[in-house]
Amino acid sequence: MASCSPLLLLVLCTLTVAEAQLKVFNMRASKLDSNILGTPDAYVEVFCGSVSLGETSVRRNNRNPWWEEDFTYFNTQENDTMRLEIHDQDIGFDDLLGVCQRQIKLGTHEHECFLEEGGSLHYTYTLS
Ligand SMILES: [Ca+2]
Repeated sequence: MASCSPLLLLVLCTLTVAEAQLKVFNMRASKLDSNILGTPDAYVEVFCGSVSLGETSVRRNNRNPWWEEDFTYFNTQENDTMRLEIHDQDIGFDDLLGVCQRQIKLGTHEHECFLEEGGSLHYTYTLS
């Protein structure tokens, strides 16, 4: 019977922790704040939990940028925390324009998040 237990454990784990797939897409920002350093050169870094899923390209000198990239993560589950960090690329170090964070739910959801440094970020995600 001992040889059966790993399989049993696998079945139990599969039943109790239903893994899901997260896809983040359709990211666009509006009315980003200009400062003394000029119009933002914005990009977004996407996280699920503590894992970085990557970052978008930089949209130079654009207060209303959009990004065509999407990000997919296969090893997640409902109620995990997704975080989008929007940065302004600068010489030296990049400024953080704002953070959007939420617990993910099954289905497709569209959100607008207001950024600390002004403006907002729209995004859509699907958890399936
Ligand atoms: Ca800049």
